Amino acid sequence: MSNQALFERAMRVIPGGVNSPVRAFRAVGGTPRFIASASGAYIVDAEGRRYIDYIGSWGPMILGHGHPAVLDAVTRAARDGLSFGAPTEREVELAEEVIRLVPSIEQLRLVSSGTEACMSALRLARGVTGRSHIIKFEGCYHGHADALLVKAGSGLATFGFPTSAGVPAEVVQHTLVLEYNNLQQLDEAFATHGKDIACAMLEPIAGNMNLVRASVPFVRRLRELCNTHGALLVFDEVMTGFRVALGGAQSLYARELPGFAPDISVFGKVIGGGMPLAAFGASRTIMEHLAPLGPVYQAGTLSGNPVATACGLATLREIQQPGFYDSLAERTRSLVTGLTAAAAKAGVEMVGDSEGGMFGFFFTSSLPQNYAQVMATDKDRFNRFFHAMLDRGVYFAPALYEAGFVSAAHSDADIAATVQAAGEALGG
Ligand code: KE4
Repeated sequence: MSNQALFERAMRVIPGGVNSPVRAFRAVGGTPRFIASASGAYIVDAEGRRYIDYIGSWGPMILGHGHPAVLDAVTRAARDGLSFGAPTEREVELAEEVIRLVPSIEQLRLVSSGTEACMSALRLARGVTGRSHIIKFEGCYHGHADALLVKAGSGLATFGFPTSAGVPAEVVQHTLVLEYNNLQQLDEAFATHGKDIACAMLEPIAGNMNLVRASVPFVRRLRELCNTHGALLVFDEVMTGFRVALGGAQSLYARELPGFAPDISVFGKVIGGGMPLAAFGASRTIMEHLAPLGPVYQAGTLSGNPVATACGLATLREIQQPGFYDSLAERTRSLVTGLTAAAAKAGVEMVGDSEGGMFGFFFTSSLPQNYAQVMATDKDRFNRFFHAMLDRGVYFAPALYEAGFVSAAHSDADIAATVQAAGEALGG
């Protein structure tokens, strides 16, 4: 069945034909590709067409699709049982592994999605501090829990408005939405609301307004203000965790800011290796506020699922191979360098950036520092480029506000083929 026929059939039984909106290609137009199989750096659609995959399931597939060690671990785990609703040794092993790799964490709670992990981290921060206000930043996405589906309020340091129908204004009345990388707004928000702020939640290297880095001064100031006012700093590393570095984005900021650490960290994607698994962690003091020990309730039927933890553990073990991130980062950098060089040769303004296996590019003259600047980039040019590359067998994220991902399975030849296709797409 063709992609189009599948899409029409899907739309009869699934809203928009997809189970997550970005997959519907509405930002770029055209027909989404229904994926039949994947292997290594490649995905194959329902029409048998192969693409070099730079989405990687939106981050999890850092090893590439179908890594033998991962498949073997998942198969063995499945044979032992799909789900028990009881503790297992493997979820202890996974927690121990993450705690070993992320020094700021002493305890970890496993859940099934990044949304669930961010929602739980938010409730934990409010429970620990006894405060209601939270800060998030425009352009950052922390899943679709009600309190986090918020856009900036009308004025500086004013409370946000829902970005979705079905979210009552009361639910977001405590959410302040500030501009990413804006130190003045940080100072104003804490000066006005400091004693009532439970936490600030940040994507340290944002991947939901394409790739935008939080500046070191911004992260330093946010840490300082949280300390001064008794608020918790929550690093949403669902995308950056084990993607930009083995210790996540926080390990990169700790190099620039000695002793830096967030109070609560959220992980997803890579930690599950492509299966439904996410997590949040913090000091023991903070985590012991959670049920069954403490008053903050949080639960899940499939939390710590034995097959998902096998997938995550196998993935975490493979990414600790010597030189894994050096090689991945170098290949990702070469992709971005190649794309921007191809654009320059074609006389097209394009800038790009990468960290570890995560990258972004924009059709503009300088790297955006916040959401407004990202959304001011050339959307039409992006959409034309997206389709020209898709036609040439290269599968980028179908929206200019999404970051891209390279896996360990992407070869130098794949990068070269992508750059070649970009030269044709931009030159044409
Ligand atoms: P999930 O609930 O989709 O597992 O995770 C939510 C989430 C939380 N935090 C960050 C930083 C995230 O990037 C995400 C999810 N990312 C999107 C990609 N932009 C997932 C793709 C989708 O929504 O289909």
